[in-house]
Amino acid sequence: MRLILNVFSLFIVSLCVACQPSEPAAAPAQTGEASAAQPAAPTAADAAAFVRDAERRLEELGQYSERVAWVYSTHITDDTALLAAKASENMTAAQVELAGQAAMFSKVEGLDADTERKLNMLRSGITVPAPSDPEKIAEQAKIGAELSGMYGKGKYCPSEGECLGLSELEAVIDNSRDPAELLEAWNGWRTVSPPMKPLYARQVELANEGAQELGFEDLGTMWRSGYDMPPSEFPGELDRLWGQVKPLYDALHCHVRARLNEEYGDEVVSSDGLIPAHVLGNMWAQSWDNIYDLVGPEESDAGYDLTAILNEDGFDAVSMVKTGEAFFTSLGFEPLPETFWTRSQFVKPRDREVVCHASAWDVDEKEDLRIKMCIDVNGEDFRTIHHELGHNFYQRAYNQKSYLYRSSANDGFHEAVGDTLSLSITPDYLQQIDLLEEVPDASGDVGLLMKTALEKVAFLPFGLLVDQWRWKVFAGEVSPEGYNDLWWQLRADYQGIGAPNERPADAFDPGAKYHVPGNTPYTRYFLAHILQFQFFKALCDISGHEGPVHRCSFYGSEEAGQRLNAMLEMGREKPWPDALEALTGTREMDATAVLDYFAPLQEWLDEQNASRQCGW
Ligand code: X8Z
Ligand code: ZN
Repeated sequence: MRLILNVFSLFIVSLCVACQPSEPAAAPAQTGEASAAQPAAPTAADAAAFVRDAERRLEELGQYSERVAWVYSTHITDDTALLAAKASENMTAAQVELAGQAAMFSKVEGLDADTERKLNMLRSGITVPAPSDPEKIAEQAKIGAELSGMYGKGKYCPSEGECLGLSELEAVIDNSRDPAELLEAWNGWRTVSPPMKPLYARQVELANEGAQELGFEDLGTMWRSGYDMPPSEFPGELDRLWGQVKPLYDALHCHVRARLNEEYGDEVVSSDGLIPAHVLGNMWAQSWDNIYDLVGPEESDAGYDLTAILNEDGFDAVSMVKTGEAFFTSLGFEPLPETFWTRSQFVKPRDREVVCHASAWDVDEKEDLRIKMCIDVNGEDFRTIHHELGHNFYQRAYNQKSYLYRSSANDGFHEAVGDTLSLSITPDYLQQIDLLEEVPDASGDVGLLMKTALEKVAFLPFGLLVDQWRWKVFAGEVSPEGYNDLWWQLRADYQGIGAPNERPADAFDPGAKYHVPGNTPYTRYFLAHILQFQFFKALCDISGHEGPVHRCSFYGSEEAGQRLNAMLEMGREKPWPDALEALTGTREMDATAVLDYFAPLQEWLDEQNASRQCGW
């Protein structure tokens, strides 16, 4: 199963009796006396047999559609789009049929715990459902493939014959300091998404209809039911975690805004309002580490530049991935299979359209692991490689489980594993693998922490708001005419970020973010940005690290590897608190580990901000 593109895949959710939705409309009647005209009421044994069959059928269909999806994402043409839509249609049809039947079987008395858990997963685990009408399933599948192709092929053409794709436009946003150039690249990429809007609106309509057939209020409720708790309680859990980290984010925002104001002047960045989205060094203003040189502490040098090191040492895409793999094998994990190296896409092909957004694949759900990336030799892609490999090693750890349990404890866990290893890319680690001669002393720590905070802390409100937007869209709280305003309202509320210029009437800025046309739920990344600090702290303790946690690397610790593996190999079999406990000893998601990690930076930021007017 692929991690990231969800057009075809199940997102697997877990059992929660309290979060059972109301009566599924698609469920056939199931009580009453057996008679010649009416089959006998199903038994617990029938339900268990149904689940076994469903797993077999989905596994077969899933492997086929994964292969088609791989070909589509790595060779986007009209033909492959059609094939991808067809495979997706078959998969969705089976999922919808099985979900309806699962709803029926879930009411049978005397079910064993596994069958009950799996029935619930079958019923609520379709990322983009459709109503059971075959025509609507086909329409939904076609829209899904079309949207993903529009993003993958998207180009901004400033003049006749001159077209720029996302990678080229990102290169400007990531590196330029010229506000006019930045603004053009920012607006340029957003010319790709307006045509997506009507398709997206129709997709929402169809998906909601599908969710309602299965007894959910809307698709948002269905998405929120994957967390071993009632879906109505999940937003409160997110608010609690956001409340823990918000003061740290606010302090970072205040400092970054002040520095950008100094750099660009009041005309571009005001000293007391929203930060315009084009000057933060990232196309979506989701992570800000590319502007470290503008906002980092003058007195505390981070001490090294990973991009420069990789280039000076002659790294290429494959050797970067090999280095990532070596981190995992140092913990005791088996090396990746030979086919990983021959079947993955590491660099952007020059001769065809592909979806460059990084993803990890497990095509046969056993050993056929792959990543699909367009790797450039820089620190950001080096970290993303670890992120993707985290998915692959998780996938392999649970590959002995039955089909529905081949997933992570909750979706945030899958996104957190590789990042946990990335947090271990410290100066000590780089010295250990001969990439850095001298480890900078502790006077550079605020710089190091700032660099990580620009990547991780800056991300937190963005990680939250993408699905806050989608949940409102799914709930019908906003019509397509209001999609874009709601997006900027949430950007302002959560991130303190604004559009750099007025948005055109047909703008559909959420569509310029991969996960919206790609239909990948996004709350997983918010959770992952909390969980990875919990995992990291636990693994550092297990490896015997002493001293400040941000200086820890658990590279080479087999004890850490064993504990990590103990969690990974559980897959989705148990509720996520069990998996969290297996690694960290706690059953709660908790941002204290984030706050502890960044405590020295928080102190420094508070000093810097003492005489500044913070907030927006
Ligand atoms: O999409 C991803 C990964 C693939 S699962 C590269 N990420 C989010 C994003 O790029 O928006 C990782 C961080 C957040
Ligand atoms: Zn990921």
